[in-house]
Amino acid sequence: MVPLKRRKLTAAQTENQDNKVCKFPDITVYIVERKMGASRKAFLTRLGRSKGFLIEETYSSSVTHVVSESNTGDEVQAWVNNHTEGKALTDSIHLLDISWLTESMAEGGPVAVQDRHRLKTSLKSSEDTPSFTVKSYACQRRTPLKHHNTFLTEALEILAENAEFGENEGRSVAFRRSASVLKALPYAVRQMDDLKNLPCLGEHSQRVIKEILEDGSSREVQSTRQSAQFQAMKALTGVFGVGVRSADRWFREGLLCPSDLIRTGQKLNKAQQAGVQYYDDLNRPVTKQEALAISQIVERAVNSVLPGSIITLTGGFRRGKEVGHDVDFLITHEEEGVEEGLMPKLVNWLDEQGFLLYQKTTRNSYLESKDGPARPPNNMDRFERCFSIFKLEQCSEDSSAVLETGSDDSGTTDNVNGTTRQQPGSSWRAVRVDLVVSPFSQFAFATLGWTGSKLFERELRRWAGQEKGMSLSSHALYDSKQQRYLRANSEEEIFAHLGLEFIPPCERNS
Ligand code: 8GT
Ligand code: MN
Repeated sequence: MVPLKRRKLTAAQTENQDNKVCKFPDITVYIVERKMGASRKAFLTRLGRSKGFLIEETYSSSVTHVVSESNTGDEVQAWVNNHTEGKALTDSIHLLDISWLTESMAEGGPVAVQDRHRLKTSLKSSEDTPSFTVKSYACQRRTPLKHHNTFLTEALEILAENAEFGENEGRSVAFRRSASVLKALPYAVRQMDDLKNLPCLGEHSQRVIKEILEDGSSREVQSTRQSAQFQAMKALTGVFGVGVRSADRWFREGLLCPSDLIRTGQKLNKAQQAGVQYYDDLNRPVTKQEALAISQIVERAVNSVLPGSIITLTGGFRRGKEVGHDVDFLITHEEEGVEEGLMPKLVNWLDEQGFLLYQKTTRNSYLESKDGPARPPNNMDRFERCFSIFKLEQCSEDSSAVLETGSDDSGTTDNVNGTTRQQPGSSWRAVRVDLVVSPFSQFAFATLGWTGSKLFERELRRWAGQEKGMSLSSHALYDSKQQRYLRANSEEEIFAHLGLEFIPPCERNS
């Protein structure tokens, strides 16, 4: 998440520099010159960009909103077909009247597309109807864990990660969205022709894919992967408690890895100290077996402090992943209100039993919030939440796994590189655990929000805002038209409110 200050800055740079840096990375606008004329198009383009909209000069499949003036829907559709050799999936892009853009600019951000903005069409979008279609929002698609295009998606995700390190959110989302489309394909992409009719593939992603298909790898991806900056940012943001900002500052000061933080005596907060101390363990994937072992501990703890509570394993494990970087739990109780005060008791219990190596609890803030329609900035929500590091005893099988991966000799505390490492053969490991407590009335929204994937969540919120004029968070769904919150007791009901087919958790791996 780019903080507001920085975002304003980058948005202001938009016009002169990379116009992919924008305030609304979810939207790519193309303005049709036909009937409007070049000078008005240039004027609207400048104005739109100055307001932070991403407006493309040339038409590509990354365009989401085609805007025109005094054209009929059929004329615009014919124009799009002409410029894409009939291959555009016009079902997945908005063909809009200029009023949508002018209203959006006046509002200072994209307004929800309404019927009056839409151009009516009667033509078919493409002559050769594709044998299947890929919908443009990730939340409209089923994305299984295992797919056919890993060699392409991994490459695109490296570029996405690198864009995150550079705090270029728009670029990062564009790469993640391209990767997500490839994950949803029922076939392996072998040639560029296989990408016909697919939404969300921007020019840059296509260039990378083309190079990989032709040469086996992409120079840009390779050089990114090997760059000192990327490696340092990866190592430093890999420390629990360290964000992109601090990592970047340290890298600029010449620090490359966690041990450099210790060596140069950097001031670290409590979380970061724990992050450095348990660095190796926390960067070793958590297995499903370990997640289940932690579930049992959490269940025992919760049931002894508030019997009858409901505990859900969320995050990647709920989506069927075999490994994760942490274990996420959502806790509630059918009797609304009794969950208040649960977290401190739970944390106490865990601490007393020696399960916690580190914990930081943040109180809920949904009660005092005056922010209106449940849309906190970023994806941070307002639940009472405990970021923790568990001490998990390992069975002998697991300790031998530690023995195999541990590359050091012996001793009890290994201070190689200045980080305390869990020793080979040690009987326990550190595991990141997130505990979240939700009131029962918000439980369905919290479950949906905490299941992920991150892109799936982002796309759900984009769908709600753009297509439905609604605002979705991990707490609630607000309908702007009806000016009221919509209730839901299950994820299925939320999908129904949003006019979406229900996608089960195991197919939300966008
Ligand atoms: P993992 O296997 O790497 O742990 O992958 P994950 O389980 O999918 O990701 P995560 O970082 O553990 O986050 C789990 C889900 O919780 C994500 O989909 C994220 O969008 C969602 N989430 C919320 N609220 C918040 C929040 O305040 N902070 C974070 N980090 N995630 C949140 O709904
Ligand atoms: Mn997780």
